[in-house]
Amino acid sequence: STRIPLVAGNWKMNFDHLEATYFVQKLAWLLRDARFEYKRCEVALFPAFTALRSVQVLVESEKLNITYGAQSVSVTTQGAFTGDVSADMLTRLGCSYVIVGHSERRKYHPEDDANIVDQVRAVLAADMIPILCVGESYEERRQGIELDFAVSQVRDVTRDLSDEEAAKLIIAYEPVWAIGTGMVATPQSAQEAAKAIRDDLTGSFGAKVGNAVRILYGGSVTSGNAAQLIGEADVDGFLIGGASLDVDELAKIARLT
Ligand code: G2H
Repeated sequence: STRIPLVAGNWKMNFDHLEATYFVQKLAWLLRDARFEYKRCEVALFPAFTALRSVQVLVESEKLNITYGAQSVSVTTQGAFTGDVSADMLTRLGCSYVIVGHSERRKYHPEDDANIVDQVRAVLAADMIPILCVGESYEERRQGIELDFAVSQVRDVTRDLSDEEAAKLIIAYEPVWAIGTGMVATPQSAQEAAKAIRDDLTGSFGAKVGNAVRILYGGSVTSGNAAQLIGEADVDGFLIGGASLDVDELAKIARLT
């Protein structure tokens, strides 16, 4: 396919701005190192809000081949919303992406489908790309309805998007039982889910959109399982939590992707 693989490091609530600076400097050095034949994939980092400015300054001043984004966003544009950060504020920090609807946000914050739809719209309106997270819990997997579940999560959020908007999306398939547990999905089941999601997007928006959308796998990705997963036709990269906190490990995954 012509889709450029994406290795996305979701730092979650880790690393202050100084740790982030140190990490990015070392990552840039590792990715330039000839031993790492890094050329094919794109590497994106998702720091906490407090570290975004430091990452921006470093990436811009050193002209690093690294993109970045935020882990969530407000659905409103400005005003009396204490504690929120708007999409425009993120665009001005050079963010390319925003993670939307991560299972931890769905769990610890009141993020339902309606709110997630509004976040997707806010991100697109601010010229960034949403990385929409979906995935079944253990219960749905046990019942054997995991594919329908993930597909309908995507459908519920994308229902009212135009073809042009849908083509910009990135989907992260993250089975909840695989998140931070060390239990990674098999390459076959990651592929099965990615293909089911792509086929459904093709059904809703046409083949051009279905072919364009990058679908990532997330959940306990490491340098030990990345190569096999990326071998699958519809897996276009990774959303990586735990392993993205180790710079050598993240560089290794980038080399394999
Ligand atoms: C899923 C993933 C990153 P981890 O949350 O989004 O985390 O790689 O630690 O399972």
